[in-house]
Amino acid sequence: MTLFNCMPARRIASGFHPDPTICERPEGGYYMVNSSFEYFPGMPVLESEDGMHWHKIGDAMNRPSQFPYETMGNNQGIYAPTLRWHGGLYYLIVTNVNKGNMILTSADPHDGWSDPIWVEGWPGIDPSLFFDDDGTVYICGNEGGEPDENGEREPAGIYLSKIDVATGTVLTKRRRICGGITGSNPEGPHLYKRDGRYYLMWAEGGTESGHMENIARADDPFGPYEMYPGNPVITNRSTHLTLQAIGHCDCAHFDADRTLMVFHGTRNNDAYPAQGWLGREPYAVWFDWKDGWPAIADQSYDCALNGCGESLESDVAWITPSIDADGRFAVDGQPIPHADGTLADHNGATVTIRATTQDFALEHGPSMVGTRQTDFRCTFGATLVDARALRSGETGVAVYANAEHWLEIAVAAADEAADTVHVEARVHDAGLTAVVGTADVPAGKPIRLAVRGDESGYRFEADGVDLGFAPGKVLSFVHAGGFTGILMGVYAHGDGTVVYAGARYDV
Ligand code: 6LW
Repeated sequence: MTLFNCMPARRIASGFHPDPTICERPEGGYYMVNSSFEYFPGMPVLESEDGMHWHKIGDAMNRPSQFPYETMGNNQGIYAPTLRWHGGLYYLIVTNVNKGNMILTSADPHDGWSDPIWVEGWPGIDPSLFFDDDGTVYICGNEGGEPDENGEREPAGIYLSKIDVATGTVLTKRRRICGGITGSNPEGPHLYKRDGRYYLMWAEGGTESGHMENIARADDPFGPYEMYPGNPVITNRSTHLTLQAIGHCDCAHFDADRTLMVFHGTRNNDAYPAQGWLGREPYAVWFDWKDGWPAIADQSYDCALNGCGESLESDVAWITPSIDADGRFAVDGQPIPHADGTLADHNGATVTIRATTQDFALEHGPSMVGTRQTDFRCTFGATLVDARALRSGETGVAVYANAEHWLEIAVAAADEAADTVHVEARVHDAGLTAVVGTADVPAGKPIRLAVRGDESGYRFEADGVDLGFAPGKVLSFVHAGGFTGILMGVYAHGDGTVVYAGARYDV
Protein backbone atom coordinates (compact mmCIF):
# COMPACT_ATOMS: atom_id res chain seq x y z
CA MET A 1 0.00 0.00 0.00
CA THR A 2 1.30 3.45 -0.78
CA LEU A 3 0.10 6.65 0.80
CA PHE A 4 0.29 8.79 -2.31
CA ASN A 5 0.70 8.33 -6.00
CA CYS A 6 4.15 8.12 -7.48
CA MET A 7 5.90 6.45 -10.35
CA PRO A 8 6.33 2.68 -10.25
CA ALA A 9 9.96 1.66 -10.55
CA ARG A 10 11.09 -1.55 -12.10
CA ARG A 11 13.44 -3.64 -10.02
CA ILE A 12 16.13 -5.00 -12.32
CA ALA A 13 17.93 -7.40 -9.97
CA SER A 14 16.89 -8.94 -6.66
CA GLY A 15 18.83 -9.28 -3.44
CA PHE A 16 21.65 -6.93 -2.61
CA HIS A 17 23.10 -5.38 -5.78
CA PRO A 18 23.89 -1.85 -4.56
CA ASP A 19 25.49 1.13 -6.28
CA PRO A 20 24.41 0.18 -9.82
CA THR A 21 26.54 1.42 -12.70
CA ILE A 22 25.57 0.95 -16.33
CA CYS A 23 27.01 1.60 -19.75
CA GLU A 24 25.89 1.19 -23.33
CA ARG A 25 27.44 -1.52 -25.45
CA PRO A 26 28.62 -0.28 -28.85
CA GLU A 27 26.53 -3.02 -30.49
CA GLY A 28 23.40 -2.02 -28.50
CA GLY A 29 22.17 -3.10 -25.10
CA TYR A 30 23.80 -2.50 -21.72
CA TYR A 31 25.96 -3.91 -18.99
CA MET A 32 25.50 -3.29 -15.27
CA VAL A 33 27.90 -3.90 -12.38
CA ASN A 34 27.23 -3.61 -8.61
CA SER A 35 29.14 -3.35 -5.34
CA SER A 36 29.87 -6.61 -3.53
CA PHE A 37 31.83 -5.61 -0.35
CA GLU A 38 33.42 -8.59 1.43
CA TYR A 39 31.80 -11.25 -0.74
CA PHE A 40 33.51 -13.28 -3.38
CA PRO A 41 33.19 -13.70 -6.31
CA GLY A 42 32.67 -9.94 -6.51
CA MET A 43 31.01 -7.32 -8.65
CA PRO A 44 28.15 -9.11 -10.42
CA VAL A 45 27.92 -8.28 -14.13
CA LEU A 46 24.46 -8.25 -15.73
CA GLU A 47 23.40 -7.51 -19.29
CA SER A 48 20.23 -6.22 -20.90
CA GLU A 49 18.89 -5.49 -24.36
CA ASP A 50 16.33 -2.88 -23.30
CA GLY A 51 17.59 -1.57 -19.94
CA MET A 52 14.58 -3.01 -18.13
CA HIS A 53 15.15 -6.78 -18.28
CA TRP A 54 18.51 -7.99 -17.06
CA HIS A 55 20.29 -11.27 -16.51
CA LYS A 56 23.57 -12.12 -14.92
CA ILE A 57 26.56 -13.13 -17.04
CA GLY A 58 29.21 -13.51 -14.33
CA ASP A 59 31.28 -11.66 -11.77
CA ALA A 60 33.98 -9.15 -12.69
CA MET A 61 36.17 -10.37 -9.83
CA ASN A 62 36.46 -14.12 -9.94
CA ARG A 63 40.14 -14.70 -9.11
CA PRO A 64 41.99 -14.03 -5.86
CA SER A 65 44.56 -11.88 -7.75
CA GLN A 66 41.80 -9.31 -8.24
CA PHE A 67 40.78 -9.29 -4.59
CA PRO A 68 43.29 -9.50 -1.75
CA TYR A 69 40.72 -10.70 0.77
CA GLU A 70 42.71 -12.30 3.60
CA THR A 71 41.61 -9.79 6.21
CA MET A 72 38.26 -8.75 4.82
CA GLY A 73 35.57 -7.85 7.37
CA ASN A 74 31.93 -6.82 6.96
CA ASN A 75 31.28 -3.82 4.74
CA GLN A 76 34.85 -3.72 3.62
CA GLY A 77 36.10 -4.65 0.16
CA ILE A 78 34.37 -3.46 -2.96
CA TYR A 79 32.50 -0.12 -3.02
CA ALA A 80 30.63 1.65 -5.80
CA PRO A 81 32.10 0.80 -9.20
CA THR A 82 31.73 2.84 -12.38
CA LEU A 83 31.55 1.06 -15.74
CA ARG A 84 32.40 2.85 -18.99
CA TRP A 85 33.24 1.84 -22.56
CA HIS A 86 35.87 3.69 -24.53
CA GLY A 87 37.91 2.88 -27.62
CA GLY A 88 37.14 -0.82 -27.67
CA LEU A 89 37.59 -1.47 -23.95
CA TYR A 90 35.31 -1.60 -20.95
CA TYR A 91 36.75 0.16 -17.90
CA LEU A 92 35.59 -0.70 -14.41
CA ILE A 93 36.93 1.66 -11.75
CA VAL A 94 36.15 0.79 -8.16
CA THR A 95 37.30 1.17 -4.56
CA ASN A 96 38.64 -1.75 -2.58
CA VAL A 97 38.51 0.01 0.80
CA ASN A 98 41.17 -2.33 2.16
CA LYS A 99 43.66 -1.34 -0.49
CA GLY A 100 42.75 1.59 -2.74
CA ASN A 101 41.13 2.50 -6.02
CA MET A 102 41.64 0.23 -8.99
CA ILE A 103 40.75 -0.13 -12.65
CA LEU A 104 39.87 -3.44 -14.31
CA THR A 105 39.51 -3.65 -18.08
CA SER A 106 37.79 -6.06 -20.42
CA ALA A 107 37.40 -6.28 -24.19
CA ASP A 108 34.31 -8.44 -23.62
CA PRO A 109 32.73 -8.76 -20.15
CA HIS A 110 31.59 -12.28 -21.11
CA ASP A 111 35.26 -13.26 -21.19
CA GLY A 112 36.31 -11.81 -17.84
CA TRP A 113 38.34 -8.89 -16.55
CA SER A 114 41.97 -7.94 -16.10
CA ASP A 115 43.92 -7.85 -12.87
CA PRO A 116 43.77 -4.44 -11.16
CA ILE A 117 45.67 -1.35 -12.24
CA TRP A 118 46.00 0.52 -8.92
CA VAL A 119 45.35 4.27 -8.98
CA GLU A 120 48.04 5.86 -6.82
CA GLY A 121 47.41 9.20 -5.15
CA TRP A 122 43.65 9.07 -5.35
CA PRO A 123 42.11 8.70 -1.87
CA GLY A 124 38.43 8.34 -1.14
CA ILE A 125 35.68 6.11 -2.46
CA ASP A 126 33.18 5.88 -5.33
CA PRO A 127 35.58 6.59 -8.19
CA SER A 128 34.19 7.38 -11.61
CA LEU A 129 35.75 7.89 -15.06
CA PHE A 130 34.70 10.34 -17.75
CA PHE A 131 36.14 10.16 -21.28
CA ASP A 132 35.89 13.59 -22.92
CA ASP A 133 35.66 14.07 -26.70
CA ASP A 134 39.15 15.63 -26.85
CA GLY A 135 40.77 12.52 -25.39
CA THR A 136 41.09 13.84 -21.83
CA VAL A 137 40.05 11.34 -19.18
CA TYR A 138 38.83 12.49 -15.77
CA ILE A 139 38.62 10.69 -12.44
CA CYS A 140 35.95 11.82 -10.04
CA GLY A 141 35.14 10.62 -6.51
CA ASN A 142 34.34 11.51 -2.91
CA GLU A 143 36.64 12.94 -0.30
CA GLY A 144 39.36 10.86 1.24
CA GLY A 145 38.22 9.37 4.52
CA GLU A 146 41.63 9.19 6.21
CA PRO A 147 43.25 12.29 7.75
CA ASP A 148 46.45 13.44 6.02
CA GLU A 149 49.85 13.77 7.74
CA ASN A 150 48.64 16.95 9.48
CA GLY A 151 45.56 15.21 10.82
CA GLU A 152 43.37 17.13 8.39
CA ARG A 153 40.55 15.50 6.50
CA GLU A 154 39.47 16.70 3.11
CA PRO A 155 36.15 18.51 3.32
CA ALA A 156 33.15 16.42 2.21
CA GLY A 157 32.54 16.81 -1.48
CA ILE A 158 33.17 15.62 -5.00
CA TYR A 159 36.75 15.77 -6.28
CA LEU A 160 38.09 15.73 -9.84
CA SER A 161 41.46 15.21 -11.57
CA LYS A 162 42.73 14.18 -14.97
CA ILE A 163 44.02 10.62 -15.18
CA ASP A 164 45.97 8.34 -17.50
CA VAL A 165 43.76 5.26 -17.47
CA ALA A 166 46.38 3.03 -19.06
CA THR A 167 48.70 3.38 -16.04
CA GLY A 168 46.36 4.66 -13.31
CA THR A 169 48.48 7.80 -12.95
CA VAL A 170 46.63 10.84 -11.62
CA LEU A 171 47.85 13.74 -13.77
CA THR A 172 46.55 16.84 -12.00
CA LYS A 173 45.94 18.00 -8.44
CA ARG A 174 42.61 16.97 -6.92
CA ARG A 175 40.09 19.76 -7.04
CA ARG A 176 36.86 19.90 -5.04
CA ILE A 177 34.19 20.67 -7.61
CA CYS A 178 31.02 20.27 -5.56
CA GLY A 179 29.96 20.24 -1.90
CA GLY A 180 26.43 18.98 -2.48
CA ILE A 181 23.21 20.74 -1.52
CA THR A 182 22.99 19.67 2.12
CA GLY A 183 26.61 18.89 2.96
CA SER A 184 25.57 15.42 4.11
CA ASN A 185 27.54 12.65 2.41
CA PRO A 186 27.85 13.83 -1.20
CA GLU A 187 29.00 10.62 -2.89
CA GLY A 188 28.74 8.30 -5.88
CA PRO A 189 29.48 11.04 -8.46
CA HIS A 190 29.27 10.54 -12.21
CA LEU A 191 30.26 13.07 -14.87
CA TYR A 192 28.52 13.22 -18.28
CA LYS A 193 28.31 15.53 -21.28
CA ARG A 194 25.23 16.76 -23.07
CA ASP A 195 24.92 19.50 -25.72
CA GLY A 196 28.50 20.62 -25.00
CA ARG A 197 27.89 21.01 -21.26
CA TYR A 198 29.20 18.89 -18.40
CA TYR A 199 26.75 17.38 -15.94
CA LEU A 200 27.59 16.06 -12.53
CA MET A 201 25.19 13.69 -10.77
CA TRP A 202 25.79 12.53 -7.21
CA ALA A 203 24.01 10.91 -4.29
CA GLU A 204 23.57 12.70 -0.99
CA GLY A 205 21.95 12.46 2.43
CA GLY A 206 23.52 9.13 3.40
CA THR A 207 22.51 5.80 1.96
CA GLU A 208 19.71 5.37 4.55
CA SER A 209 16.31 7.09 4.75
CA GLY A 210 17.66 10.52 3.72
CA HIS A 211 19.09 9.24 0.44
CA MET A 212 18.66 11.36 -2.70
CA GLU A 213 20.26 12.11 -6.06
CA ASN A 214 21.22 15.59 -7.31
CA ILE A 215 22.42 17.12 -10.55
CA ALA A 216 24.39 20.22 -11.57
CA ARG A 217 25.93 21.45 -14.83
CA ALA A 218 28.94 23.50 -15.94
CA ASP A 219 30.78 24.62 -19.05
CA ASP A 220 34.01 23.14 -17.74
CA PRO A 221 34.43 19.80 -15.89
CA PHE A 222 36.11 21.67 -13.01
CA GLY A 223 33.15 24.03 -12.72
CA PRO A 224 31.73 26.33 -11.54
CA TYR A 225 28.59 24.19 -11.35
CA GLU A 226 25.07 25.48 -11.59
CA MET A 227 22.72 23.47 -9.35
CA TYR A 228 19.47 22.14 -10.83
CA PRO A 229 16.75 24.18 -9.11
CA GLY A 230 14.56 21.05 -8.90
CA ASN A 231 17.07 19.02 -6.85
CA PRO A 232 16.87 16.35 -5.66
CA VAL A 233 16.23 14.51 -8.91
CA ILE A 234 14.90 11.54 -6.97
CA THR A 235 14.31 10.80 -3.29
CA ASN A 236 11.86 8.87 -1.10
CA ARG A 237 12.89 10.62 2.12
CA SER A 238 10.01 11.54 4.44
CA THR A 239 7.63 9.12 2.70
CA HIS A 240 6.09 5.87 3.86
CA LEU A 241 6.59 4.18 0.51
CA THR A 242 7.52 0.50 0.42
CA LEU A 243 10.68 1.45 -1.40
CA GLN A 244 13.07 3.55 0.69
CA ALA A 245 16.54 5.06 0.50
CA ILE A 246 16.58 5.64 -3.27
CA GLY A 247 19.61 7.23 -4.85
CA HIS A 248 23.07 6.44 -6.20
CA CYS A 249 22.15 6.82 -9.87
CA ASP A 250 23.98 6.17 -13.10
CA CYS A 251 22.76 6.88 -16.64
CA ALA A 252 23.08 5.67 -20.20
CA HIS A 253 22.09 7.74 -23.29
CA PHE A 254 22.77 10.86 -21.27
CA ASP A 255 22.93 12.99 -24.43
CA ALA A 256 19.77 11.56 -26.04
CA ASP A 257 16.13 12.64 -25.86
CA ARG A 258 15.45 9.81 -23.42
CA THR A 259 17.94 8.80 -20.78
CA LEU A 260 18.05 5.48 -18.96
CA MET A 261 18.69 5.89 -15.23
CA VAL A 262 19.41 3.19 -12.67
CA PHE A 263 19.41 3.70 -8.91
CA HIS A 264 19.20 1.58 -5.79
CA GLY A 265 16.70 1.41 -2.92
CA THR A 266 15.58 -0.85 -0.09
CA ARG A 267 12.27 -2.73 -0.01
CA ASN A 268 10.49 -2.48 3.34
CA ASN A 269 7.68 -4.53 4.86
CA ASP A 270 4.56 -2.77 6.12
CA ALA A 271 5.38 -2.99 9.82
CA TYR A 272 5.63 0.27 11.72
CA PRO A 273 8.38 1.38 11.80
CA ALA A 274 8.96 -0.30 8.45
CA GLN A 275 11.77 -2.80 8.14
CA GLY A 276 13.68 -4.29 5.26
CA TRP A 277 16.60 -6.68 5.17
CA LEU A 278 17.06 -7.62 1.53
CA GLY A 279 19.66 -4.88 1.06
CA ARG A 280 19.89 -2.21 -1.60
CA GLU A 281 18.50 -3.45 -4.92
CA PRO A 282 18.74 -1.75 -8.33
CA TYR A 283 15.85 -0.15 -10.23
CA ALA A 284 15.59 1.42 -13.69
CA VAL A 285 13.54 4.24 -15.22
CA TRP A 286 13.66 6.27 -18.43
CA PHE A 287 13.37 10.06 -18.28
CA ASP A 288 13.06 12.94 -20.78
CA TRP A 289 14.71 16.37 -20.79
CA LYS A 290 13.38 19.92 -20.66
CA ASP A 291 15.45 23.12 -20.86
CA GLY A 292 18.66 21.19 -20.34
CA TRP A 293 17.52 19.48 -17.13
CA PRO A 294 15.94 16.07 -16.47
CA ALA A 295 12.16 16.33 -16.80
CA ILE A 296 11.38 14.03 -13.87
CA ALA A 297 7.88 14.97 -12.80
CA ASP A 298 7.84 12.94 -9.62
CA GLN A 299 10.88 12.51 -7.41
CA SER A 300 9.40 9.47 -5.66
CA TYR A 301 9.32 5.92 -6.94
CA ASP A 302 7.78 2.83 -5.48
CA CYS A 303 7.47 -0.88 -6.09
CA ALA A 304 5.30 -3.64 -4.75
CA LEU A 305 6.73 -5.59 -1.86
CA ASN A 306 6.96 -8.87 -3.72
CA GLY A 307 6.49 -7.65 -7.26
CA CYS A 308 7.96 -5.21 -9.81
CA GLY A 309 10.60 -7.25 -11.44
CA GLU A 310 10.58 -10.99 -11.40
CA SER A 311 12.76 -12.68 -8.87
CA LEU A 312 15.98 -12.99 -10.73
CA GLU A 313 18.60 -15.62 -10.42
CA SER A 314 20.84 -15.20 -7.46
CA ASP A 315 24.41 -16.17 -7.30
CA VAL A 316 26.83 -17.88 -5.04
CA ALA A 317 28.85 -15.69 -2.77
CA TRP A 318 30.83 -16.61 0.26
CA ILE A 319 32.39 -15.12 3.27
CA THR A 320 36.12 -15.50 3.70
CA PRO A 321 37.39 -18.14 1.33
CA SER A 322 40.59 -20.03 2.39
CA ILE A 323 38.59 -23.20 2.17
CA ASP A 324 40.85 -25.77 0.66
CA ALA A 325 44.46 -25.81 -0.44
CA ASP A 326 43.54 -23.63 -3.41
CA GLY A 327 41.23 -21.44 -1.38
CA ARG A 328 38.13 -22.77 -3.11
CA PHE A 329 34.78 -24.27 -2.38
CA ALA A 330 33.34 -26.96 -4.54
CA VAL A 331 29.81 -27.00 -5.93
CA ASP A 332 28.78 -30.14 -7.80
CA GLY A 333 32.42 -31.08 -8.01
CA GLN A 334 33.25 -27.84 -9.83
CA PRO A 335 35.53 -25.45 -8.04
CA ILE A 336 34.03 -22.02 -7.91
CA PRO A 337 34.39 -19.15 -8.73
CA HIS A 338 33.32 -19.58 -12.28
CA ALA A 339 31.01 -17.44 -14.30
CA ASP A 340 27.91 -19.61 -14.03
CA GLY A 341 28.59 -21.05 -10.57
CA THR A 342 25.23 -20.18 -9.14
CA LEU A 343 23.10 -22.04 -6.67
CA ALA A 344 20.16 -21.04 -8.84
CA ASP A 345 21.75 -22.87 -11.76
CA HIS A 346 22.77 -25.65 -9.45
CA ASN A 347 19.56 -25.95 -7.51
CA GLY A 348 19.71 -29.29 -5.83
CA ALA A 349 23.50 -28.96 -5.73
CA THR A 350 25.99 -30.80 -3.63
CA VAL A 351 28.13 -28.35 -1.67
CA THR A 352 31.33 -29.43 0.04
CA ILE A 353 32.75 -27.19 2.76
CA ARG A 354 35.96 -27.58 4.65
CA ALA A 355 35.49 -26.03 8.07
CA THR A 356 37.90 -23.39 9.29
CA THR A 357 38.56 -22.32 12.86
CA GLN A 358 36.77 -19.01 12.34
CA ASP A 359 33.21 -18.68 13.52
CA PHE A 360 30.61 -16.02 12.75
CA ALA A 361 31.54 -13.84 15.68
CA LEU A 362 34.82 -13.06 13.98
CA GLU A 363 34.53 -10.47 11.28
CA HIS A 364 36.11 -12.80 8.76
CA GLY A 365 33.28 -15.26 9.22
CA PRO A 366 33.43 -19.03 8.85
CA SER A 367 33.47 -21.00 5.62
CA MET A 368 30.10 -20.30 4.10
CA VAL A 369 28.68 -20.66 0.65
CA GLY A 370 25.37 -19.05 -0.01
CA THR A 371 23.09 -17.10 -2.21
CA ARG A 372 21.61 -13.63 -1.93
CA GLN A 373 18.11 -13.63 -0.46
CA THR A 374 16.07 -12.21 -3.34
CA ASP A 375 12.59 -11.93 -1.81
CA PHE A 376 11.08 -11.81 1.65
CA ARG A 377 9.25 -15.04 0.84
CA CYS A 378 11.71 -17.78 0.12
CA THR A 379 13.06 -21.12 1.30
CA PHE A 380 16.64 -22.21 1.62
CA GLY A 381 17.21 -25.87 2.40
CA ALA A 382 20.07 -28.34 2.31
CA THR A 383 20.69 -31.88 3.55
CA LEU A 384 23.72 -32.47 5.75
CA VAL A 385 24.89 -35.87 4.54
CA ASP A 386 26.77 -36.94 7.68
CA ALA A 387 27.10 -34.67 10.73
CA ARG A 388 29.86 -36.92 12.11
CA ALA A 389 32.18 -35.75 9.33
CA LEU A 390 32.75 -32.71 11.53
CA ARG A 391 35.17 -33.60 14.33
CA SER A 392 34.67 -30.37 16.28
CA GLY A 393 32.70 -27.14 15.95
CA GLU A 394 29.40 -26.93 14.16
CA THR A 395 27.80 -26.71 10.75
CA GLY A 396 24.42 -25.72 9.43
CA VAL A 397 22.30 -23.24 7.54
CA ALA A 398 22.76 -19.53 8.19
CA VAL A 399 20.85 -16.36 7.36
CA TYR A 400 23.69 -13.88 7.49
CA ALA A 401 23.67 -10.08 7.63
CA ASN A 402 26.95 -9.42 9.42
CA ALA A 403 29.18 -10.57 12.27
CA GLU A 404 26.78 -9.12 14.86
CA HIS A 405 23.46 -10.06 13.29
CA TRP A 406 22.73 -13.49 11.91
CA LEU A 407 20.50 -16.53 12.37
CA GLU A 408 21.49 -20.15 12.14
CA ILE A 409 20.39 -23.74 12.44
CA ALA A 410 23.49 -25.23 13.98
CA VAL A 411 24.29 -28.93 14.01
CA ALA A 412 26.91 -29.74 16.65
CA ALA A 413 29.84 -32.00 15.84
CA ALA A 414 29.25 -35.50 17.19
CA ASP A 415 31.59 -38.41 17.71
CA GLU A 416 31.34 -41.68 15.85
CA ALA A 417 29.58 -43.47 18.72
CA ALA A 418 26.85 -40.85 19.21
CA ASP A 419 23.24 -41.97 18.63
CA THR A 420 21.91 -38.48 18.20
CA VAL A 421 23.08 -35.11 16.99
CA HIS A 422 22.09 -31.87 18.70
CA VAL A 423 20.52 -29.17 16.55
CA GLU A 424 19.79 -25.59 17.68
CA ALA A 425 18.10 -22.69 15.93
CA ARG A 426 19.57 -19.43 17.20
CA VAL A 427 19.31 -15.69 16.81
CA HIS A 428 22.42 -13.54 17.20
CA ASP A 429 21.63 -9.91 17.83
CA ALA A 430 24.43 -7.49 18.69
CA GLY A 431 26.15 -9.80 21.16
CA LEU A 432 23.02 -11.46 22.53
CA THR A 433 22.35 -15.05 21.53
CA ALA A 434 18.91 -16.61 21.90
CA VAL A 435 18.14 -20.26 21.26
CA VAL A 436 14.68 -20.41 19.72
CA GLY A 437 14.37 -24.18 19.32
CA THR A 438 16.29 -27.42 19.69
CA ALA A 439 16.03 -31.00 18.48
CA ASP A 440 18.06 -34.17 18.87
CA VAL A 441 17.99 -36.07 15.61
CA PRO A 442 19.38 -39.52 14.80
CA ALA A 443 23.11 -39.54 14.01
CA GLY A 444 24.50 -41.37 11.03
CA LYS A 445 21.80 -40.37 8.59
CA PRO A 446 21.25 -37.25 6.51
CA ILE A 447 19.62 -34.26 8.24
CA ARG A 448 17.42 -31.93 6.24
CA LEU A 449 17.73 -28.29 7.35
CA ALA A 450 15.49 -25.52 6.05
CA VAL A 451 14.79 -21.83 6.65
CA ARG A 452 11.58 -20.26 5.36
CA GLY A 453 11.42 -16.49 5.04
CA ASP A 454 8.48 -14.11 4.79
CA GLU A 455 7.79 -10.39 5.41
CA SER A 456 7.92 -10.91 9.17
CA GLY A 457 10.98 -13.12 9.55
CA TYR A 458 12.21 -16.69 9.35
CA ARG A 459 11.02 -20.11 10.46
CA PHE A 460 13.54 -22.90 11.08
CA GLU A 461 13.17 -26.62 10.50
CA ALA A 462 15.30 -29.76 10.97
CA ASP A 463 14.08 -33.08 9.57
CA GLY A 464 10.58 -31.64 9.40
CA VAL A 465 10.61 -30.59 13.08
CA ASP A 466 9.69 -26.94 13.63
CA LEU A 467 12.50 -25.18 15.50
CA GLY A 468 10.76 -21.86 15.95
CA PHE A 469 10.80 -18.39 14.48
CA ALA A 470 13.09 -15.34 14.44
CA PRO A 471 11.89 -11.83 13.58
CA GLY A 472 13.51 -10.40 10.48
CA LYS A 473 13.90 -7.01 12.13
CA VAL A 474 17.00 -8.37 13.87
CA LEU A 475 18.66 -8.36 10.44
CA SER A 476 17.03 -5.18 9.14
CA PHE A 477 18.90 -2.37 7.45
CA VAL A 478 17.90 0.04 10.22
CA HIS A 479 18.85 -2.32 13.05
CA ALA A 480 21.81 -4.32 11.71
CA GLY A 481 23.23 -1.49 9.60
CA GLY A 482 25.81 -2.05 6.94
CA PHE A 483 25.77 -1.93 3.18
CA THR A 484 24.82 -5.48 2.25
CA GLY A 485 21.66 -7.58 2.45
CA ILE A 486 21.14 -11.21 3.40
CA LEU A 487 23.13 -14.24 2.37
CA MET A 488 21.43 -17.62 2.90
CA GLY A 489 23.65 -20.65 2.79
CA VAL A 490 25.55 -23.44 4.47
CA TYR A 491 28.55 -23.01 6.73
CA ALA A 492 30.99 -24.98 8.84
CA HIS A 493 33.50 -24.05 11.48
CA GLY A 494 35.70 -26.32 13.49
CA ASP A 495 37.55 -29.28 12.09
CA GLY A 496 36.43 -31.47 9.20
CA THR A 497 34.86 -31.37 5.76
CA VAL A 498 31.08 -31.56 5.46
CA VAL A 499 28.92 -32.31 2.46
CA TYR A 500 25.45 -30.89 1.82
CA ALA A 501 23.24 -32.50 -0.79
CA GLY A 502 20.27 -30.91 -2.48
CA ALA A 503 21.18 -27.32 -1.49
CA ARG A 504 18.28 -25.37 -2.87
CA TYR A 505 16.96 -21.82 -2.84
CA ASP A 506 13.36 -21.16 -3.91
CA VAL A 507 11.17 -18.09 -3.98
C1 6LW B 1 28.89 3.81 -1.47
C2 6LW B 1 28.16 5.07 -1.47
C3 6LW B 1 26.84 4.59 -1.13
O1 6LW B 1 30.27 3.91 -1.46
O2 6LW B 1 26.98 3.59 -0.26
O3 6LW B 1 24.57 4.66 -1.39
C4 6LW B 1 28.34 3.25 -0.22
N1 6LW B 1 25.75 5.01 -1.65
O4 6LW B 1 28.18 5.78 -2.63
C5 6LW B 1 28.51 1.78 -0.13
O5 6LW B 1 27.70 1.14 -1.07
